[in-house]
Amino acid sequence: MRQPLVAGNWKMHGSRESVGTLLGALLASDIADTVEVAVCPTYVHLAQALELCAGSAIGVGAQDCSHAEAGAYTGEVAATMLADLGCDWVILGHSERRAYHNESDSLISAKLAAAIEAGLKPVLCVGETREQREAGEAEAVVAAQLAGALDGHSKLDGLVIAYEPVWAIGTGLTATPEQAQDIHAFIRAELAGVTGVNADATRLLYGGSVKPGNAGELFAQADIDGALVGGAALVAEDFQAICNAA
Ligand code: G2H
Repeated sequence: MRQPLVAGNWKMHGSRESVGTLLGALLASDIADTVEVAVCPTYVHLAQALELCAGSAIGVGAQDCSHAEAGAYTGEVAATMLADLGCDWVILGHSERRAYHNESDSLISAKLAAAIEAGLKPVLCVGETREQREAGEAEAVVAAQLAGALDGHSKLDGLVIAYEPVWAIGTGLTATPEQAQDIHAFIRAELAGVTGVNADATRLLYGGSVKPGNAGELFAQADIDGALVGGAALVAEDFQAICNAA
């Protein structure tokens, strides 16, 4: 059995005040202990989130890390620094980083290696654009992203994959449960061919406009093991409801 996981990707939102308020509400809320929960604030809010979540069941992660261990990389943060701070998780290869920062599969692969080496649990994001889906290329795109990021690694236990169709991110559009299930099943089949991955034990999250109103039907699908939640993760009662639907 795969334990459901719901992770909040807070993207570039928040202030010390709002982080305190949001985490205060989440920590006081009733979230079932059957679901694993994580929040991923900006780098500058990580220490505050870690302090507030210490001793609780809510894990904390970053939204990215550097591929490098240390050195002259202005503005970057090393995976070892995140681990040293106490982070559990790191999101890698989010489509916004692929689109706005030109992240390639080979760079994401190097970040994955750094994260694993540092002891962080990676959430690797994959997903196709609307044009690619309409051209019938969704599976080929996702397969290439998986191979590009995962090939050549030997220690991939605990890896989490988030399937986030780019056309459904922050748009209010959501893949139908059937569309999402089809590609999740495809991803699991692809993972079965990757050295170092136990495909049946790997948690596959869906991401893209997940809300309390659609979470239940997504989580009811056989190969959807939770969600990476953006906008709705910034509203405590919505995030709690999504967690409790998992
Ligand atoms: C997809 C998701 C979280 P949202 O990026 O990673 O964001 O739920 O706002 O579509």
